[in-house]
Amino acid sequence: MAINPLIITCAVVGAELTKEDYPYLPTTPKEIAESARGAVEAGASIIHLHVRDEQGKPSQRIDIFREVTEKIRQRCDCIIQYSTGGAVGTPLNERCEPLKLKPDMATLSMGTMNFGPDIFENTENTIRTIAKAIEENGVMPELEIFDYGMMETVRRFLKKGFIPKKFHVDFVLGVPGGMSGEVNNLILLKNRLRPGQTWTVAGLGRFHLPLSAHAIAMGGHVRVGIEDNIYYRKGEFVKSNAQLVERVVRIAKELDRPIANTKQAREMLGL
Ligand code: KMH
Ligand code: ZN
Repeated sequence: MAINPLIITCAVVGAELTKEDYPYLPTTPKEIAESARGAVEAGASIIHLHVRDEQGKPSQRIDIFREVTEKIRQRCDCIIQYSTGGAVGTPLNERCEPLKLKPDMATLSMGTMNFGPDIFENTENTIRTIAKAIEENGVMPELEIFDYGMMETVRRFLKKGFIPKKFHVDFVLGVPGGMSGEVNNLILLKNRLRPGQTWTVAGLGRFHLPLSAHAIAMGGHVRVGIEDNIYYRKGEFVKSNAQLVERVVRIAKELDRPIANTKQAREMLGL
């Protein structure tokens, strides 16, 4: 098998958690940047970024994205991927705002879904508007796939030219309202990809560990991070983003997958 180094993404904070849910949540620009540094030093090459405002609330404000990006860049070399998903209910224009800073990558969620008790709205107009803003700013999209039907949307939108031809794919499995994280689901989704398409899996909560291990064995890539999972194991909080990255690095080593550094990750993703 050709060497296929493992690209580890770390989703360091997310938009849905609060300090009440998880007391160690990084929220200030400095805390987020420090947590990203720890994750990169542990082996992550992509930082999936949400930011928080002065009250710790999720925000798509461009000034905060700028500040956090600068602080991360001062501390480490990594690919920075902005969220255009924001939090559930973030208005479309706000979701697109940070793209003006031309990050390396940005997410593009491929359909509307229930998100726990809320609705994560991604209508055809939403997807096309974000896709256009991504393309206009020369950013590499990562298509976020939460459910099987979203793969069909990818096919349809590709044919119609509604989304860029070049992208990375992230299967986000285990959101209540989306596809769950059984390994069979990952295989089903992976088999729907174009040959040679790069992909990552983000397993939420209890799916974090088994999906990471399977993706490593299947030649895919892995996303970990506090956005997706606040427990290291049942009943035990994760101490840091770095702790989750370190575990994936150990598993990958045992499975003979080398870890991609940032330069290799850029090459593999065509950045
Ligand atoms: N906060 C979720 C509703 C993304 O980053 O683009 C959406 C999300 C996806 O986190
Ligand atoms: Zn996110």
